[in-house]
Amino acid sequence: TDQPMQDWRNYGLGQFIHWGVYAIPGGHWNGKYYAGAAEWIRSWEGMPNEAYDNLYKEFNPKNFNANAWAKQAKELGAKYVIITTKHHDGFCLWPSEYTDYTIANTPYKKDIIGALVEAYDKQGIDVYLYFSIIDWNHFGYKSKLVTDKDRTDYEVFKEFTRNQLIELLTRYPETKGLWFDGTWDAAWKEQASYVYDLDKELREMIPGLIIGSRFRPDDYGNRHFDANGNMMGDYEQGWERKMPNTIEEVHGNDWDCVMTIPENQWGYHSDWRGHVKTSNELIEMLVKAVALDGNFVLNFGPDGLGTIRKEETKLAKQVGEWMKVNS
Ligand code: JFZ
Repeated sequence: TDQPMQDWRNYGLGQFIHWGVYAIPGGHWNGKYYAGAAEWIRSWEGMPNEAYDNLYKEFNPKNFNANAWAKQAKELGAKYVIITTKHHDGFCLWPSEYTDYTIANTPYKKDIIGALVEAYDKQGIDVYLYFSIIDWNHFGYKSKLVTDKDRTDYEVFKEFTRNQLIELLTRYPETKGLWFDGTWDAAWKEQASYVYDLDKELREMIPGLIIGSRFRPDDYGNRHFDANGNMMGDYEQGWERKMPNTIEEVHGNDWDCVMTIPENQWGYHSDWRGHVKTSNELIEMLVKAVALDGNFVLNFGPDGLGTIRKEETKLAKQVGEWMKVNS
């Protein structure tokens, strides 16, 4: 029997957390507004890479309270949480021994992933780790393998990636699953066979570990099926800020939908523009996801001090009230 996936199917509602040093600039640099997703600000020409790569020296989230976050998630009615351990910028919220670019070298110093895993576990909320295959901070990471040197460097990066994943599952054996991101990256696609080996190795570390389809190389925004039409991964991870409308569209597969509250912001952006979803809209999406046999994952982007913004807190309360009555 596949008990972990049975549990997964019963979640319904999950919480996503995007948190990292991008929360410090909060979508601005030098007084200028960045219209892209706040967690992508390093890629903006309006902000020098060097400035971004030094932000961690200021990362000191004095308001961070893992237990308070977990309690809020419980009140929201979330049955699982997906936490960014490392986004595309490469900054690690755990004290990885494979790079210096981690929480250990910030003024805050303490292991944030460890604190969150413990707090959510205590609330009975299953923990999933988000991990980006893209790492702008590692010399070996290349989006394209053009020269022999690129290939050699990329071998180092693959080993680094493997070490970090093994490290995460070793440090946090409570982990229920992995939510990968960045596999649309062209270089990663070239390494498909390696990815499959890693998959087996990781599953052996935690029996029943759930791995979403995006672990497999894919085309950005496309769905993840092999040549025979079989889904790759334990569930389909392709629904990002969009939802299927009919059961036909999900082909009888398990799937999750990850959703932002504002239009395109995952990490903290101090200036949300455009439409901000209402609790009614979010509840409607949740109901639709569950009706179509999927899970709905609502994103939170805490600020640089570790505070969950009031708009998110309010919505969490409203959805939580509904969950209490109807779930
Ligand atoms: C990725 C990240 O780049 C983004 O910052 C955020 O973390 C989000 C959850 O994931 O963005 C994506 C990934 C996949 C698609 C679109 C945006 N997709 O498959 O359409």
